[in-house]
Amino acid sequence: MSSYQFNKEEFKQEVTSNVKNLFRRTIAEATPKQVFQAVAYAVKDVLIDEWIATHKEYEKEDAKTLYYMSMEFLMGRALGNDIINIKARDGIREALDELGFDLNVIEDQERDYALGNGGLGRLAACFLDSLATLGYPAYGCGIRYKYGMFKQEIKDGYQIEAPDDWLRDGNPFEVRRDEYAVEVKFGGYVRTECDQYGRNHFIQENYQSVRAVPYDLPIVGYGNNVVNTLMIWDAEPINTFNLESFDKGDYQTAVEQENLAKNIVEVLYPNDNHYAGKELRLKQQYFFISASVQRAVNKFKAKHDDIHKLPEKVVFQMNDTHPTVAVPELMRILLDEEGLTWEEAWDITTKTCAYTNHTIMAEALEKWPLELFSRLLPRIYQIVEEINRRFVERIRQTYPGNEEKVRSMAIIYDGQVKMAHLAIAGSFSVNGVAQLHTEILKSKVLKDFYEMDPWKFNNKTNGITQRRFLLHGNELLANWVTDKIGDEWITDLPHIKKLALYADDEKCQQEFMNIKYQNKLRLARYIKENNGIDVDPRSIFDVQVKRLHEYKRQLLNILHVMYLYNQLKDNPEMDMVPRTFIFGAKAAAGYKIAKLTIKLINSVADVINNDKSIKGKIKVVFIEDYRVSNAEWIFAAADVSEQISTASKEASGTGNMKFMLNGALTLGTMDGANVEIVEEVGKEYSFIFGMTSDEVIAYETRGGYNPMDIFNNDQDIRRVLMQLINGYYAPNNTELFRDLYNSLLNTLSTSKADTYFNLKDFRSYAEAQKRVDQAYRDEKWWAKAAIMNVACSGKFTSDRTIQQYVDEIWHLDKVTVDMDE
Ligand code: 26V
Repeated sequence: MSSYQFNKEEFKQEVTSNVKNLFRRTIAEATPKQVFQAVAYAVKDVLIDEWIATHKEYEKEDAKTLYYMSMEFLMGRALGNDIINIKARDGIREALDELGFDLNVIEDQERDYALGNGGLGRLAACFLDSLATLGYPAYGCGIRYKYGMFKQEIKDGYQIEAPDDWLRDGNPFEVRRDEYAVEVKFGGYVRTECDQYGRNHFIQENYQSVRAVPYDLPIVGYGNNVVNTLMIWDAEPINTFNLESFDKGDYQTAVEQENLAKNIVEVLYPNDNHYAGKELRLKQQYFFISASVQRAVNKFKAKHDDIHKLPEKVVFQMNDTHPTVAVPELMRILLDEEGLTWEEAWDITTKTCAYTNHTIMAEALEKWPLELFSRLLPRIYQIVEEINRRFVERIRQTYPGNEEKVRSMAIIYDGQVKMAHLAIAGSFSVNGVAQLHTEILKSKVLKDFYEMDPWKFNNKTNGITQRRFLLHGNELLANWVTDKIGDEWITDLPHIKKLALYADDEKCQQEFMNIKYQNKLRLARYIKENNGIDVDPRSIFDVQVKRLHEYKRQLLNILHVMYLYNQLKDNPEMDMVPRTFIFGAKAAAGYKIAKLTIKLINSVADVINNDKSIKGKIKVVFIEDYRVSNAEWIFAAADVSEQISTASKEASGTGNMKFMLNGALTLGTMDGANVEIVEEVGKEYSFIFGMTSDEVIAYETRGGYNPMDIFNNDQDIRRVLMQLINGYYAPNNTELFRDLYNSLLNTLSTSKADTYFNLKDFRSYAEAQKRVDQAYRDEKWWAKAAIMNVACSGKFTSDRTIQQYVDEIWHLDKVTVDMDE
C-alpha cells in the first residue's frame, strides 16, 4: 500500500497561493491565523483525494457500514492530528519553517471543535480515529451546533460562561453536502386512512418541518489512506420545500418554521450526567436521528432492492440513550414508507440497533413526559406505544402474575417514556464501558432486563487513541518510545510492553524523567501565561482534570489540600515534597454546588499561593477553560493522576487512561476502568484507597451513613470543615461555603448528608497521599513506576475497544485503500 508522498516545494507554493487567494496578502504579510487557514486548505487538498478513494472502495466492496449515532463528538483540533495521520508532520514543519512560521504556533490558531461535554463525547472522537485507522467503514452522525461547549472564564474565582462561536472564521475542513438534505417533521397530528386492501396508512398533518443539511468532516486514518466521515447536521428553514405557506398568507407558520430551524442546532446542552427534560433537547435528538436514519436507509436502497437485508449492511450504535428515537424512527420508515408488517419491521430494527450505557447515575436517566413526547412526535409516539404494548405482553408471559416486573421494566410508565428501556427493548446488544460497570448494570441497575435477555448484555471496556494522546500531545515521549522499541506502538499499542525492559535501566530512567521535566516546563509556561501563577517544575504535578461533579469528588481533593496546609501551618518545617495541585473542570451552568466547588478551589489557591511562610511547598492551580487541546499538554506533564470518584459511580473514566499512557501514577479508588488499570500495571505501581463499590452499594441500601460521627471524632477533619464556615477562605463572607459544608454534614433537611462518602474516604485518601509523598523521594523507584505505567497501557487503546465492537457486535469487514490504482 503506497501512502501519500509529501512534496515540500509544492506544499509551500500551495500555502503561499492560498494566502494570496483567501486574503490578498503575500506570505510575508500573513498573520498566523491566515497561515493556519491556508495550511488547512492545502492539507484538505490532500485529504480529499483519499476521502474520495475511500468511499469508492466502500462502494465497490458493498461494505457493511457502521453509523455511530451520538449527540456529542468532542474532537478537539484537527490540523495537528491530520498531518500526523497522513505522515506529513515533519515535512510540513520544515516547509513552514522555511516560510518563516512555527508549526506549533500555527496549530495553536485552530479552535477546538467542542461539540461535546466530556467523557462520552471524547470517547466518540477516539472511536472515529480508531475506526479510520483500522480501516472500517463508518460514519459518525451528530449535530453541527452553532455554539459548542461554553468557554470558561474565571473571574474573582467564579466560573463565567462565554459562548463558543467556533464557526466564526469558518471551518476549512468541512464540506457542505446539500445534495443529501432531508426533511424532518415535528408536531401536528396523525390521520389514519384505510386503503382498498384494508390496510392502514398513517399520515402526519399540520406539522412543522425543517430541512436537515449534512456537513462532512474528514476522519483521517493513520498512514493507510483511509478517510472516513463525521456527518454533522445543520437545520435550515424548509421554505424551499413548501412555498405555499406564504401564498396562503400563512405567515405565522413560515416564521415558526424559521425559528424552529434556527433554534434546533443553536447550542449544545452543557449538562453532563443530568437530565433536565427540555423540549428543545428532544427536538435535537429527533432532528439528527431522523436525518441520519433516512440517509442510511436511502444509501442502502440505492444499491439494494430487499429492505429485509438492511441488517446485513447497516448497523446503528447508539451512544447512550440520547439517540434512542432511532428505534421508533426506523420502525416508522419500515412500516409507513416501506410498507412492511410490524413483525418484519421489528425483526429488522432489532437486528440493526445496539445501545451503549455510559452511566448509572439516576439523575442522568432520560424519561420524557408523555404529553411532551406525543405532542412533538405524534407518529413516533404511536409506534412507541405499540412497542411498549408488545413488550409488556412479553413480560407478562415470561413472569405470569408478577406485576412488579411490569412496573420496573415497562417502556411507558408513570406518564413517561423511559428511554433506556426503549433502547434495551429495541437493541440486539447492550453494553457497559468497563468490567465493573457492566457487572453493576447486570446485577443492579438493569438486573430485570439482564435476567430476561442475558444474551444481549456485554462489556466493552473503553479506550483512547494513542495517536492524539501520545504521538501528538507528547512528542518528546513518543520519540523516546520509538527510539527504544520502534514505532509499532502507534498502530498496535500492546507493543509498548517492550518498554518494561528499560524500566530498571538508570540511564533510561533519567531520560524518561528528563522528558517529564520538559513537559512540566511547558505546562508551567502555559500556567504562567494563562493564570499568572509561578509553579515549580520540580514539584510533584498532582492533577485532577475532568467535568466537575459531586461524584468525581474534586471536593475531597481540595479538602485534603486544606488539611495539608493546616499541617504545614502548625509545623512549617514539616518534611514534604513540594506539590502543585492542578485542577481543570467545567461545571454545568446551573449546577450550584459544582460552581461553588470551583470558587472554593480558587479561594484556597489564593490563600495558599500567597502565603510566603510555607515556602512554596504547596501550590494550587485552577486551569481555566479545560478542553481537549490543553488537556494534551496537561496529561504529558502529570506525575499523579487523581481518579477519586466514589466507587461504583464512574462508569469507566478515560482520562485515567490518558494519564497512564503519559507516565502518571494513578491515585484512585477501585472504580470504573481504574480496576483494570491496576490489574494491568499492578497495585505496587498505583496508589489505591477508599471504599469498594460493594461497600458503597451496601451503605446505600441501608440509607447512607452518618458523617457526624466522623466530624465529632476526627479533629483534623473537623478543623477543615469549620474552615468552610468561619471565613478562613472567605474573610468577607463567612456564609460563602455554607452549602458545601451542608452537603457534607446537614442532617436537618430531607437531603442526605455526604452521599458521595467524602468524609468516609478522607483518612484513607490522606494516607494514600502520604504514600505518594514518600514514594516520590525515591527517584529511581518513581521513574520505574512511571515507565511501567506507560509499558502496561497497551490494553487501553481504543483500537482494541473498536476491534471488540467489530468482532462481537458490528461484524464489519476491513477495507484497504490503495492510492496507486
Ligand atoms: C448525559 C446527559 C443527560 C441529559 C442531559 C445532557 C446529557 C449530556 C451528557 C450525558 C452523558 C452522561 C454520561 C457520560 O458522559 N458518561 C461518561 O462516559 C464516559 C465514556 O464512556 C465514561 O468514561 C465516564 O465514566 C462516564 O461518566
